[in-house]
Amino acid sequence: MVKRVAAIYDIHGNYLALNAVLKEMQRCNVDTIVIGGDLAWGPQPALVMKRIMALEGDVHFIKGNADREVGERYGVEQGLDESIAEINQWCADQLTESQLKFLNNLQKDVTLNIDGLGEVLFVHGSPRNDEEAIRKNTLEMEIKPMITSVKQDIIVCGHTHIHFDRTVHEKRIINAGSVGLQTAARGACWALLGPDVELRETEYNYQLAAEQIRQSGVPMASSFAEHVLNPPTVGP
Ligand SMILES: [Mn+2]
Repeated sequence: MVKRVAAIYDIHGNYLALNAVLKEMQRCNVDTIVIGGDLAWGPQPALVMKRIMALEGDVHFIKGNADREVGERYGVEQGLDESIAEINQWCADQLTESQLKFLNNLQKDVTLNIDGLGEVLFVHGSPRNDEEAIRKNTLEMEIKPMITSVKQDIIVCGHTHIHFDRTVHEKRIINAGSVGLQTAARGACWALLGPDVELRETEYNYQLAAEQIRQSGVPMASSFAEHVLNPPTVGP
C-alpha cells in the first residue's frame, strides 16, 4: 500500500517544467511517483531523461506513444507527417543508447494500491491503446469499450494534455494533464493521489523555458517556445 502518489504525465522534454513539479512534489510528502509516458519527445530530451532516470525511491514508468516513436525512430515510413518524423529523429539523436533502451523497455501500465483510493490503474492513452484519447467531453458510449476489461475502480490517464476527473460507467477516470506541453492551463499540470485526488498546476519560469527551447536546436523550436508562452486551448 502506498500513501501519496505524484502522477507526472506528458513531460514532453520540458526540463524547467519537470523540475518545478519535482520540487513542489517534495513539499507534498509524496512517497511514490508514476511517470506516465511521453517523456522525451520535445525540446530538451537528454536533460529530461537524465533527470528522471536518476530519480530515487519508488518510481514507476509507463510508455507513451511518443516514447515508442522516439525509441524506435518512427519516420514517414510509419505514416507520420514529415515534421513529426523529423522531431522523432532529432530526439532520438540527442539520447544515448541506454536512454533509448530505457524508453523501449517501458511497460504499458502500472497498478498501485493507494491508501484511501484502493487499486488504481495508470495508463498513457486508454487502457487498451497508448494513442486512444479520453477527454473531458469524450462520449460515455465511446469510452465504454476502452474500459470494459479494467478491474480497478480508478484509472489515471494522460495523452490529451488536459486535466479532468470524471466518472464513466462506475469507473473514476482522472487525466493527470501535461507537465511540459500545457493545454488550457498556464503551469505544469500533474495529479496528486491519496487519500484524495488533487489536480495540480505548478508555476515555473516560462520565459526562461522559452529561451532555452529556442536555443535547443529542436526542429520547430519557435513553435515549442510559443507553446509554453501561450498554451493553446485545444489539445492533441
Ligand atoms: Mn501521448
